[in-house]
Amino acid sequence: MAKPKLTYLDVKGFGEGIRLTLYVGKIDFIDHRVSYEGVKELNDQGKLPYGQVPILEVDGEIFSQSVAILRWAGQLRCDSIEEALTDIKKLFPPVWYGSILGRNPITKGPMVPIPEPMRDEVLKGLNETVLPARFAQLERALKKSGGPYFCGEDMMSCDISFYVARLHQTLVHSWKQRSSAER
Ligand SMILES: N[C@@H](CCC(=O)N[C@@H](CS)C(=O)NCC(=O)O)C(=O)O
Repeated sequence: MAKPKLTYLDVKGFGEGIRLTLYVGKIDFIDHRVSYEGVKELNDQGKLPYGQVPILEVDGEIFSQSVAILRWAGQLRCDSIEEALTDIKKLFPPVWYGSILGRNPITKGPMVPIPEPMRDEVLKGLNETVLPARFAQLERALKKSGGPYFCGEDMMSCDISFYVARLHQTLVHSWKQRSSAER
């Protein structure tokens, strides 16, 4: 098998868990990092099946969807934790992009921008209610496993995904400080 090639942004976003899992698993791969402009170019070239990154190329075939790729890199036992984290991750893009529907898949502009006054309400709801409740569910699952990791004694991809989701939680806190150009 040729070296797998992971294409993703140079940020700790949805693709970060895959990168870390591949590094931790000592799997030799090409860590191809692109800009948002690069994402648009790949999309215009028809190389992104769902218009977004990460994508993984294995033996000439392109695969997308971060959790599917993570499963390939990690372990099926982690599925339920990964899916619970997917529910949490769905909450982040409107905050990152300042728009309800993220970036327009064709033009790449923001879709349905969130008006400034509503942003405080969204942040408060996320930080004070939704995220604490969601992470508490995962902490219960961790306790139930006997630890120190979600699947017991060995660190798996879901543990790394959990760490990355916590990083994203801190990004949500700094949302207000970021300019719209960065989103
Ligand atoms: N469900 C997809 C979502 C991928 C996604 O949201 N990718 C973002 C970066 S984290 C992206 O490509 N943003 C740029 C764009 O939409 O143009 C997955 O998990 O892979």
